Amino acid sequence: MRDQTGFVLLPGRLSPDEQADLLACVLAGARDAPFHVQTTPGGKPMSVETTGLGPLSWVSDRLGYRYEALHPLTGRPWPPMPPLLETLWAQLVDPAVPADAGLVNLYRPGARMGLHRDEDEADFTFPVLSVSLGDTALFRLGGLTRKAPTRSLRLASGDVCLLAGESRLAYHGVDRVIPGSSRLVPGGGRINITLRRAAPLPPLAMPVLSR
Ligand code: MD3
Ligand code: FE
Repeated sequence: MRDQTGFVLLPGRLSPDEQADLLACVLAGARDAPFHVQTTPGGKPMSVETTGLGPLSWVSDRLGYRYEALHPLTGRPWPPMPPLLETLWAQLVDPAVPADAGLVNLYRPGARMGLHRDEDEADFTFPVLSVSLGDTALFRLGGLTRKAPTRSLRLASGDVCLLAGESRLAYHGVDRVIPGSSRLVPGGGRINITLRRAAPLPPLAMPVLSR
């Protein structure tokens, strides 16, 4: 179901088997590219732990927010994008232009994410695709300004949401995660993976007429 703002929620889009397969890929990636706590440019530690998948991932430190090709602690490239996520992006977003960034957020008990906008990508015409695994989140979706009214939604394991159109630049956050609401993630908690197109598209080649 897509609303008037371009927000699409696909409850249970991933089967239990697909959720388990994807979780295994994420945890395998995290053995090489460990989850770590990032700090905001203001120096505050975030309550979520993050890692990445694919060519680029989002990093935050005293210098600011940006996309990087290397894990900030190991200096190695991010692990490959799991095939299941490549397929999901091709089916729901664009079969011709792959996602180049996979940001993985781990919510252990008590972690949350304050209201913010995703605006560090080069091209906002590409949607953001989000996949939830593990415990259910109470997710908050607002509008284009911080003051716009917000609604609260639940994101459960296997749910996929697509932030297209106007909703792409909407304020959003995670108020809390309900402990013990799923048994998927070892040790408990929630994992969210967002797929994005972070880098600009290369310019289209134009045939030269005068040759
Ligand atoms: C609405 N992650 O990583 S995913 C983030 O559950 C982030 O970890 C949250 O916000 C999480 O930046 C929410 C759903 C989501 C992702 C991107 C959006 C909702 C969005 C972009 C625009 C509007
Ligand atoms: Fe976000």
